[in-house]
Amino acid sequence: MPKNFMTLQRHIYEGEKRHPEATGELSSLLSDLSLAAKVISLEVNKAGLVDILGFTGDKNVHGEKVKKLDVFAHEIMIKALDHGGHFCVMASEEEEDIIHIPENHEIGKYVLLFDPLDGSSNIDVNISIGTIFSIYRRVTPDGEPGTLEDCLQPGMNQVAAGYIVYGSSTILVYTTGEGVHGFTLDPAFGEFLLSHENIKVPAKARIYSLNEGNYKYWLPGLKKYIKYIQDADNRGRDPYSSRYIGSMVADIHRNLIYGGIFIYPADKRNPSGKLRLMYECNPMAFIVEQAGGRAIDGKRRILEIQPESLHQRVPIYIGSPEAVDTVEKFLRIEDEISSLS
Ligand code: AHM
Ligand code: MG
Repeated sequence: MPKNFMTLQRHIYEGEKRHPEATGELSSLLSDLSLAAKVISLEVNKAGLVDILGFTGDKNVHGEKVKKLDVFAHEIMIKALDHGGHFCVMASEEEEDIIHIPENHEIGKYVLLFDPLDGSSNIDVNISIGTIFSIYRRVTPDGEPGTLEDCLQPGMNQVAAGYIVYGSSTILVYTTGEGVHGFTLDPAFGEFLLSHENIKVPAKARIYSLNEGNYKYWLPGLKKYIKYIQDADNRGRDPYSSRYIGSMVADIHRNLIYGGIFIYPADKRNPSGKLRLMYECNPMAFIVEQAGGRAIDGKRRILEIQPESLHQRVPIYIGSPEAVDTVEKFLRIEDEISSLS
């Protein structure tokens, strides 16, 4: 038997056992989530076969309507998770409003926010994409349907968060606030097996990831920071390598393992950046902080931002702690200079 034959289910269950007050509910809902991940993973792997197998137009061989993968993933998440009795309300990047638990289903005490398939521009070109999830305890009274108020909580209230990256293999990474653990899907068994125990992000970064095509819109502090990390100096500091996939999950996953900084900044065109606080930034910030990293919007810790709306965007600078400290200094100095002028 392989040394680390630890399934995701067993890992979650053993984590809960360390807390005598735990009800086992978190184990159960994470297990429902992993089922959704397996179904989405299977569909993502078939994506390139759509034309070959004759799934042309918008019908498949069964005469059923072919769904776009991101819509498919959104619907699978809801189907897998709305009937377990764990959640009182959900919200998805793919849907404008909150998603209610259907009548006649049990209403639970947790709240689920998710981005069903992030990195949409990479879906059709066989490049890694991912699912991101974020779980909170409800703040409104138990037994009632959940509300927007349950969803609009600061990220530091998360009780669990995770992502699934559909890459050269499918990997699920999660945290419940006790470290970050990664599981690789064994396609033969259909089980997620522990492959990355207690992930810690290297303190120093070797990689930077951002869309450099937006250079002309960047603010001066960011331009100077990027120039700084590209420059080799005489004190033995090598320039960083540039790696940008354009899928936040895959970019952050790589940086988590190798050490790096991922940036989607505020710029002259988009002062709030592009990425969504509730579905992308908060869960990734929780994971990266649990791995010993940092995540800021330029000035504030991402997890301390009080959300105002479901789909709000925030700039993000996330990754190895020393790299985030440095970019923060560059941005602060630039702010100070501009306040003097
Ligand atoms: P999406 O939610 O439409 O997929 O957009 C989010 C993605 C992130 O995964 C990625 O980091 C970013 O958009 C890339 O944006 P850009 O193409 O502007 O570099
Ligand atoms: Mg997204």
